Amino acid sequence: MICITTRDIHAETTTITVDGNPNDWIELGLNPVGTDPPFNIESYHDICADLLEAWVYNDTENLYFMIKVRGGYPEDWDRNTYFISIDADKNLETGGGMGWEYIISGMDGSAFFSIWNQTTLEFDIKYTLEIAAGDTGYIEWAVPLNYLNYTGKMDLKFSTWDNILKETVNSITVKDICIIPEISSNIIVLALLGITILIFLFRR
Ligand SMILES: [Ca+2]
Ligand SMILES: [Ca+2]
Ligand SMILES: [Ca+2]
Repeated sequence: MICITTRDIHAETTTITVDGNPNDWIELGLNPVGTDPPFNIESYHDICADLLEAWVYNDTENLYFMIKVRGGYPEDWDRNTYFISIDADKNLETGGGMGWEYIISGMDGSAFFSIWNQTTLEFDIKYTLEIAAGDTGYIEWAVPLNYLNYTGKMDLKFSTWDNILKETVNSITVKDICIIPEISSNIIVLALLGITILIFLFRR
């Protein structure tokens, strides 16, 4: 099971800057949660359809995603949409597509958060998201945790989509991602201090 937690990190709020630079992830000691081989695309596909790495992380505010593709922004950027599909209840029978409750998309500097609508049987675009791509092929997203309703563990599929041919090119599936929003260490210290004061007052 892959668990992502800020338990050991004394961050007050946000820990990742959405700027297309992976150094913040590396400084946190994180690694990709999944990889895909390089050069496994057809010659007619755009170079940036070649998915290489999938990353995911959360802090108290956001769920973050990062992918690495071959090529860099802006020279090799062309005709792809990048998707992260979320099965938030690990149930293939609920949601759309392969059981997805949410779809995060990114294309040409715009990103959207879509929610499955059980009445219309379509994904409704609900929010725009923060996204940034870097010149070394990294693309980052931030999704506020309160956009999501999850049961604890989620299955994710990261994929690259050819907008012209309308087909998935590469994908990485990651199972059992769990979000653990942590209370900051300062709040814990304050709570312990409060309890100590109360005990002291009641003993008098
Ligand atoms: Ca960054
Ligand atoms: Ca690939
Ligand atoms: Ca589902």
